Order: sequence, then structure tokens, then C-alpha cells
Amino acid sequence: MSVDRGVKCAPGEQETPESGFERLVAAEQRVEPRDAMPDAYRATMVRQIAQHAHSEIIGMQPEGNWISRSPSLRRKAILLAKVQDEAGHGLYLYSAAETLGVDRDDLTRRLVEGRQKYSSIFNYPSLSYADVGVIGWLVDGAAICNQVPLCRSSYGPYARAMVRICKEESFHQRQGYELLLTMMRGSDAQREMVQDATNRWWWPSLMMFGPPDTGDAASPHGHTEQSMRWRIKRHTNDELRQRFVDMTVPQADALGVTLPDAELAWNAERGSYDFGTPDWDEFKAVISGHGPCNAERIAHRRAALDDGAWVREAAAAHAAKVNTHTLPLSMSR
Ligand code: FAQ
Repeated sequence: MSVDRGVKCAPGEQETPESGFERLVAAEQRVEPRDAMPDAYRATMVRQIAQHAHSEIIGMQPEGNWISRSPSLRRKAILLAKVQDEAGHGLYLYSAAETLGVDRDDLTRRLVEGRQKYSSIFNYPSLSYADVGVIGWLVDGAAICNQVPLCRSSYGPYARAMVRICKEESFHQRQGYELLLTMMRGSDAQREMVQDATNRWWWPSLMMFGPPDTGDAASPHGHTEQSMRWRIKRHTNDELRQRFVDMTVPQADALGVTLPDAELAWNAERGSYDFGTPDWDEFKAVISGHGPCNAERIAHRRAALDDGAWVREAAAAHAAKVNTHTLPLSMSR
């Protein structure tokens, strides 16, 4: 399909699908599903959106673990709503991926067969109710830092899904922080739970931003450079990681918890915090399937897929029946 959103090619220049795509991206216009796009751009978008969708769905598990053991009805209602929001995010994202010509069932198969990734962060266990608060504060906080720039991502359906997702993630972050503030005003045992959860989630939260931009631990086939050229990504992994640290340190101070990094220090020259190096060997192990909970997370997802097969079949049979009965005879199959 030709591109005409006020982005014209130069007089005398011959329009090609490639030049149309390049001009759209350069003009900060959105690429829409029916626009011509390079195969590699399509493949990158499918990879990133599917990985993001899988992360939202697998990400329901660590907190879902605590729904039945919430300390009060109020906390249970909040947690149920949050986990349900993550399911919604997964669904918008699978829909965005489907606009690129892939099928959600196929993506889910690729996930449970280990052929597609999901975020490293969800391979860590949630050991106490303080983890629910810390996941909201740090994990949703990191997700917001990473995802707000994606609202300006070049692929239209992804960028638009991201706007609503970011609004909901902000709310999630606040609920996590509010839970932690409440616990910090409680007993010594509650304060210890918050500190312990912070110690366990801090480094994995920094790893959410992906491998470093440079150095031995950088990915040999990293996507950042190309994705920034295509305006999918707007910042490098290290830039966003730094933004997250700068945002979070004052929040930790206000909360009264210590971030578990002896190298954390304000650098007046840079106007940012210096911080230590995440354990990149651990990160590599986790994303290649060897984290503490990888096997459990996938087994759970696979069981849910198998257990839900009859619901999908029944829904499909019902939809087929309704369509046959409601469409005019000439249109029914
Ligand atoms: N985990 O070259 P890069 C959430 C892989 S949602 C696993 O830097 P890219 C909400 C990467 O895929 C959290 N794998 O790649 C919530 C690539 O793999 P390949 C999810 C990772 O794509 C909160 C290789 O390493 N958010 O938290 C990770 O340019 C609370 C090289 O990496 C998104 O998905 C990782 N952390 O940048 C839910 C956001 N990092 O090709 C429940 C959208 C990298 O070798 C509770 N995605 N890899 O197979 C992005 O922004 C990007 O895809 C990055 C990675 C930044 C994650």
C-alpha cells in the first residue's frame, strides 16, 4: 500500500515500498499494519511485541501466588484487579502482534516450547507479601521507565496499546509503594520483610532493561542500534537503566529501605547516581531457561493452556453457531 500521510517523496523521485517506509519513519509518522515494511522490521516487531505479551501473562504468576493469602479483603481486591490488568495487557499486545500477520495461538505455542522469550524478571520467586509491594514498586517502576518511550514507538498498534498500558502500570506502581509504606509503618518484622524483598528484587529489576550497551556482557547480536534507527526503541538499555536508578533512589530513601548496592553514590559531575554492575552471567542463565523459576513458570502456563482447551473449543463452536443464526442467509456459510 502506498504511503500518503502528508509525507511526500521528492519531485521526480520514484516511490518504492522501501522508500515509503523509510520516509514515514524519518517523518516520525506511525507505520500501520497495511503499510509496506521490511521483513526484518516486521520480524523485530513480532519478536518484541510477543515477548512483551508473554511477559505480561507469565508475569501474573509471581503475584497471583498471593491472591488466596492476601492479608485483608481490601488487599485481595487490589491484587486481583492488578493481576487482571496484566492479563488485559497481554491481550492487547497479542492483538497488536496479530496485526503483523501472526496468530496468537502460534505465539503461545512458541512460548511454551521455549522458542520465544519472556522477561527475565518473572523467573524469580515471590516469597512474602512484601514481594507484592516490591514488584509493584520496582518491577512496574522499571516497566514504566522502559515503556513510556514505547508510546512513541514507530509501529502504530504497539504505540497505541502502550499508552493505556503505561497508565495502568503507573497505578500499579503506586499501589505497590502504598503497600510498602504501610508495612514500613508497621512492626519490625514487617520492615524486615520489605528490606528482604527489596534485596532480592533490586538486581533482577535492573536486568529487566536488557544487556548492557557495551563491554563483554553486551549482546553479540543486540537489536538496539537497528531498533533505534527504526524508531522502535528511543533510548538504549543503559540509558533507561540509569533513568530508573535515578528515579528510584529517592523513593527508597523516602520509604526507609536500603538498596543492596555498596557502589550506589550520587555523582555530581554527571548529575546521576553511580551504581554497581548487575551479575550478567546470572542474567544470561535466566534468559536461557536456567533461572530459579523458569521450569515452574512454563509448566504452569502449559497446564493452563491444556486445561483451557475445552473453553476455547466451546467458545469457537458457539461463535460459529451464533454467526450462522444471525447472518442473513446469503451471507452465512
Ligand atoms: N528478559 O538487543 P536487546 C512488565 C533479550 S512487562 C528476557 O537489548 P531488545 C509488566 C532480547 O529479547 C516486562 N530477555 O533486545 C508487569 C534479545 O533476545 P534475542 C516486559 C531479554 O529487544 C509488571 C537479547 O536479550 N517488557 O514488567 C531481556 O532491543 C509487573 C538481546 O537484547 C517488555 O517486554 C529481558 N529482561 O531490548 C507485569 C518491554 N532483555 O533476540 C507483571 C518491551 C533483553 O537474542 C507484573 N521490550 N532480552 O533472542 C523492550 O523494550 C525490549 O525488547 C527490551 C530488550 C528492552 C526488553
